[in-house]
Amino acid sequence: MRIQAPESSALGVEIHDFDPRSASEQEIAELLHQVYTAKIVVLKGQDLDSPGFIDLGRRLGEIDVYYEPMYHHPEYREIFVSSNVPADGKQIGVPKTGKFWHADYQFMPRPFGLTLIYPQVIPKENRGTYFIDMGRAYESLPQDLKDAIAGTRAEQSPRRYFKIRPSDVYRPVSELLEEIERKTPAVKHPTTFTHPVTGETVLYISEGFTCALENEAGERLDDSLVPRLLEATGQLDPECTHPLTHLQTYEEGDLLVWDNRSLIHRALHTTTPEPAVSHRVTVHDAHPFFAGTGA
Ligand code: 7UC
Ligand code: FE
Repeated sequence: MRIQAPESSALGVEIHDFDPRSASEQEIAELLHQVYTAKIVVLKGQDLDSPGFIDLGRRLGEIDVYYEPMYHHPEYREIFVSSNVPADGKQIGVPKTGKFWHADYQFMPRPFGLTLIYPQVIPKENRGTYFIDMGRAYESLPQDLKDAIAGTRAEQSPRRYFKIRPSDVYRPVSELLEEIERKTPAVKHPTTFTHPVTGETVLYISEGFTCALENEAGERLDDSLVPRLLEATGQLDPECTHPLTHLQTYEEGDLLVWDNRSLIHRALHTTTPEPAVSHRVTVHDAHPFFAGTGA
């Protein structure tokens, strides 16, 4: 395997000549080291079928199957499908997923450390993923904001971005809202945590999922705090041009592995009527998500 760092200070490295089917333990360990330090690894020139993609996930840890079956690949439930391409007139997976700032499974009690994305059909225009490194974002916060969030917790919920399923048509909205609260009640995670591998302080909030902050005594903090943090970290910029924002685009054969502790992301979906299909596998690595909390 050959590691190629970017020319600028942009996030990520490329790894060439890496074959997941024959990778040694040492190569897998090197891949993981690159994910934690560079945050995004682009494995170039990949040619895996779905079982091969799942096998790569298994080499990196324990696969977490997405909780909503609507997203599952029809043959391989380990694969989450983002697609606007029907097969035999049937919708496969879900179109236009993740079009808002978030970390995957941030609203779950036990989020996973690694996200793998393997684009299958890449439109020519406007398809990619925006990223913000929330370790760098934390560093850039003014001291008063760092002080205001020290020792606090953040409430995270998927309720605002939950996607209506075909089976929800004609259901009362109140019933659906109740179901979301029952199946995925809001969780409280530390607003900042120490990355278990790199030791960085990560600011763990997003525009998509973070609802409110509370102090150690469980008292709700001033409601202006979340929007101030979102603003300072570039998440309220509709054009995604904030200096902390990085746009990753895809070419055929790219397979991305990223650090889902450090990074938040937001999908850029094509506005043209072109087909777009992406497969995702998500993995719990060998480390607790939040150092010291056992989660
Ligand atoms: O449809 C979507 O945008 C999925 C999103 C609500 N969840 C992705 C995740 O893994 O947290
Ligand atoms: Fe996502």
